Formats: sequence, structure tokens, C-alpha cells
Amino acid sequence: MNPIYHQAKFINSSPDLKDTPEDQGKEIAFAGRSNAGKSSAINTLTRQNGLARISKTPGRTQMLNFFEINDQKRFVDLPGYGYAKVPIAVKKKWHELMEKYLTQRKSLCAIILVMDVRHPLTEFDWQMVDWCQHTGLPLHILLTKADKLTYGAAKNTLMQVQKELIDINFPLTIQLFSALKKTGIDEVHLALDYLFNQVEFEEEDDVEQTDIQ
Ligand SMILES: Nc1nc2c(ncn2[C@@H]2O[C@H](COP(=O)(O)OP(=O)(O)OP(=O)(O)O)[C@@H](O)[C@H]2O)c(=O)[nH]1
Ligand SMILES: [Mg+2]
Repeated sequence: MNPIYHQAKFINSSPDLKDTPEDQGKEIAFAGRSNAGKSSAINTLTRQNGLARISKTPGRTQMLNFFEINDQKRFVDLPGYGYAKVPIAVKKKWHELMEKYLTQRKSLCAIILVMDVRHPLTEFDWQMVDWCQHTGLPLHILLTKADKLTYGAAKNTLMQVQKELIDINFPLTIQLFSALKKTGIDEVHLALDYLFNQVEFEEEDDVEQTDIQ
């Protein structure tokens, strides 16, 4: 457990990139299908029940929601995708916002892809995996709602998903998680520590190389 994540504070909700907090420091974004459990995961990881808004109604989070851990680290709760009942115009707007965010946000250093353990690797999940592979953005996958399956069935899904992604050639880790039972928190905290710091190390390496040349 890393208590640094417990100090997270809500900064703002942005319907567009121009309303976002300054693009500096490091940002880790929580992506995934609508209703997968992104906001619940953020609340569990920060030990703050009301931090990110949760809803039984899919499509609840329509904006980019920013949370500050300290002045150099942030979480972003991304709007969920794949909710069929959302009108086409809203889907289009979501697409544009996501594309802008993923392509333009310099402080974005990793994606936490949240999938319901009972419905892993949907079409859009694959698009996100492909995007990360294409751009080299590190990815950590949470198979959440693990409490909905028996331990054995959840483990089986974990192994299956690992197998399906075995040929993916970029930094990728996968784990089981449950916001309800509060399981898998330590593992996510370790992944977050690594993802927030890893990029800094790489940048330091780059700086050294530049110095030598
Ligand atoms: N059993 C169980 N239910 C969960 C878990 N995580 C989330 N839920 C429930 O799943 C529903 C959706 O959770 P959210 O966290 O709002 O999902 P989201 O991915 O943020 O959804 P959008 O904002 O619509 O994209 C809520 O009813 C949660 O209580 C979990 O680990 N176990
Ligand atoms: Mg949400």
C-alpha cells in the first residue's frame, strides 16, 4: 500500500482539452467500458468513497475528471465507452474528446485499462491495447469485479487474457481487482508507483544520452 494515493483531491471535470489542468507532471488515465468500474477503482485506490462519482447508470462519467495526488502526479477518470443507448452525437463527441486527449496530452504516462472480469477484451478494449502498442504507452489492465466470480474462475480469466495478449510487444501488466471486496489494491499501487516513476527514469536516460552526444 502506498498512502500517497490516499491524499488524492478532485481538481476539475473538463468537457474539452482546453479546460484541463496544466499539462505538466505525470498523468495516469483510467479507461474502459462504461460501467466497467473505473470510478469505483479510483475511489478504492484512494480510499475515498465519494471522490469519483459512481453510478448504476452506464455512461455516468461524460467528461475528463482530474484528480491531483501531488503537484506532479494526477489520475484522470475517462468517460466510458460502448454504452449503446447513448445518442450518436454523444458517441461522436466522446470519440473526438478521447482522440484529442490521447494524442495531445503530453503528461499522459500510462493507461489503466479497466475491464469487467466477466466481459474482458471487448472491441474497444482491443482498440485501446492497439493504441498503447502503437504509441508505446505503458498499460496496466485491471480485471475488476473479481468478486462476481469464484476465485478459480477469475484466475482462469486472468490466464486467458494473459494468453491473448502474449504477443503484444510493449509494457503490459494484468491483474485481478475488486472495488467491492477491496482486493488487488497493493498490486495496483505498486504498478502505479512503477508507471509514474518509470517515465522519469527513461527521461533521465535520454538526458544522459543527449549530454554525451
Ligand atoms: N460487485 C462489484 N461491483 C462493482 C465493482 N466495481 C464497480 N462496481 C459497480 O459497477 C457499477 C459501475 O461502476 P462505476 O465505477 O461507476 O463504473 P465506470 O466504469 O466509472 O462507469 P462510467 O462512468 O459509466 O464509464 C456500479 O454499480 C458499481 O457499484 C466491483 O469491484 N465489484
Ligand atoms: Mg465513471
